Amino acid sequence: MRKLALFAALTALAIAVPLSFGSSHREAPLTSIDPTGDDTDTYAFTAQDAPGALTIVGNWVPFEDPAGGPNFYKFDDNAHYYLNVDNTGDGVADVRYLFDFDTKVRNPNSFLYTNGQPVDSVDSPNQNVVQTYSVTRVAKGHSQVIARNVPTPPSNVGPKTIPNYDQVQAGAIEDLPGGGKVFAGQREDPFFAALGRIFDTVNLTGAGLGNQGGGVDDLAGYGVQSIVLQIPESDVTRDGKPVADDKAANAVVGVWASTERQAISVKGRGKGPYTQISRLGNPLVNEVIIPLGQKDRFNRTQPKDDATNYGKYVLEPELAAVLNTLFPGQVNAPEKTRTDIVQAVLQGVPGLNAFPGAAGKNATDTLKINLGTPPTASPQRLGVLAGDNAGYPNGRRLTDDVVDIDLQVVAGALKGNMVPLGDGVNQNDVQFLSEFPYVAPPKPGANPDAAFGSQLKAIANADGTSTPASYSATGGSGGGGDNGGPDALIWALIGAGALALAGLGYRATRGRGKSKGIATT
Ligand SMILES: [Ca+2]
Ligand SMILES: [Ca+2]
Ligand SMILES: [Ca+2]
Repeated sequence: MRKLALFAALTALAIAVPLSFGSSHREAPLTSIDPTGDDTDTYAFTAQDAPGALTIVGNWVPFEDPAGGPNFYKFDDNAHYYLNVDNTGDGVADVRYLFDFDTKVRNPNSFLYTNGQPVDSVDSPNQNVVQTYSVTRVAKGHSQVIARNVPTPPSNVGPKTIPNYDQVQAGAIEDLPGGGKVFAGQREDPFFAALGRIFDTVNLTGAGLGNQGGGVDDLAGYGVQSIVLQIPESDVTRDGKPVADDKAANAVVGVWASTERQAISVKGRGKGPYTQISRLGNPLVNEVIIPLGQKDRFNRTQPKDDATNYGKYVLEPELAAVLNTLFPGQVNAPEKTRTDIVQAVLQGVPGLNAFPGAAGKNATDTLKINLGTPPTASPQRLGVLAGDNAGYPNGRRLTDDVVDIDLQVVAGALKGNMVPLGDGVNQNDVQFLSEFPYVAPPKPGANPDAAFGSQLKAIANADGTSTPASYSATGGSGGGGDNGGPDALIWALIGAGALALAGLGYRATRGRGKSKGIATT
């Protein structure tokens, strides 16, 4: 039974691979020109410090450069942001949480983000731009506002404006009346991937074809707008009761995020009924599985219709054929009848995270999580593929390496074709928090540790120290310019070393891959 579950889980992973490359940053033509409506990642997990609760993280607005002033990042007042939960398995939301934002500018005659005085709390009168929000729970046709006028923290402008950002953002954590917590605001993007290489026609060779590190996290240092919601299980289960254990009939729920906008836009304002413009369940489904001509449609349609609308793209994922073409003789991914992927990603693994009974056959792109699965003390980044059943595709934790998981699943891991695919990036660039809201605070816009352009802020650790090593391989030549002296030499050496290591890693991995299969951990 355990083995069956693992196999199923692996299958799911395969599906997820094509989906999860960039997770869902700029994945469709329309959302790529509408960043505030673009959901980038969805996570659903049971937190170590919150058993008995479902924790959901929904992220929007990809590639926020923390230095992007004077109009820093926020949610769009004109959009409706949703976190959706299906507790019956039909792909129709049974419980929805609507997040509706409202921005006030205290002094419209100033261009500044503040009045020039430091901001020391989320309620500081020194802020010039303040965004608040309400949370509305919608279930069984009934809407109830469960929080209103909740403050978001300001964007992390820099230490002169906000000397103690941790303190300020902590004030934005709001307790909910029925139990649970909510937070909305800028965070460091928890998604990690060698995006540049992946979308350079899956140019994984420089990082080693395997999953042994050496890749560059191209999202490092960028921010996103996060909504983090933690609610008692009984708020989302089908019978309104807590989950007794992982065999309970109410244990599985499916989670996804979505964005809605009004149908007509006039001078920045909406008009008419709201319509869905984006949605996100499993990572990388729309990004990698759905073809370009269908991506905007995917964002408009509902999970309940996924099997009819998009089943064929999962059964014959383009990525499998692409991998076979790009890495001849090394991947050998099955290209047709990928029911393993359908089950793992869209149906859930029987005995693990599939809905009980006939509903377990429904193929819907929701992030299915068994709320009765206890969290793992030491999570494995490859989740179920590595024998850690509390990780992806049984929900998704912040630490799950969905890129590697998806690549390996698409390659056929659930069918026994173990190939050590990966992008060489194994974890986020900064540590996650052990307590709510779990996602790390954003990097500061004015960063005294950044050597050059704003994108290089990623080199600064959470503690403010500078560690440029992993970044010199990205482009190298930026070392000239205004930062001469010892730094330039160090950067050059680091760059040369990284390139040499990358080459060695590639050769070593190729050698291993030819002789035998893969190590998946
Ligand atoms: Ca339902
Ligand atoms: Ca990150
Ligand atoms: Ca990875």
